[in-house]
Amino acid sequence: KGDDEGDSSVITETKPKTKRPPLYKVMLLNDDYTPMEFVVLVLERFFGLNHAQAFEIMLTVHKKGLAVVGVFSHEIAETKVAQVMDFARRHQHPLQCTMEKED
Ligand code: TYC
Repeated sequence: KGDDEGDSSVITETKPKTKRPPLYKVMLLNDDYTPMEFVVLVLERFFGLNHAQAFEIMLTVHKKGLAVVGVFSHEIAETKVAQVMDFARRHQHPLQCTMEKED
């Protein structure tokens, strides 16, 4: 009997799959108008960074155009983006914050 007759020759291995939720990078984008101190305040207030860390990341965004400021679950990332966008809008600054799925 050939291998194609009957399922006794078909072995299906199942790898135990542990589901990890995808993570999302939250990024700040540079612009020409938002004051540096405001960006530092945003990073301290919404991302729990100390002043030195916040200043460093602000400078990275200023020089490189954007930077990842944190990695979170989808729900937390959405909340961070909404908080930053709302805070910037209320202060009439054009600061942009976005999220992107991590590879
Ligand atoms: N480029 C801004 C300035 O010179 C500062 C800035 C930094 C703006 C980071 C946005 O995400 C930003 N005032």
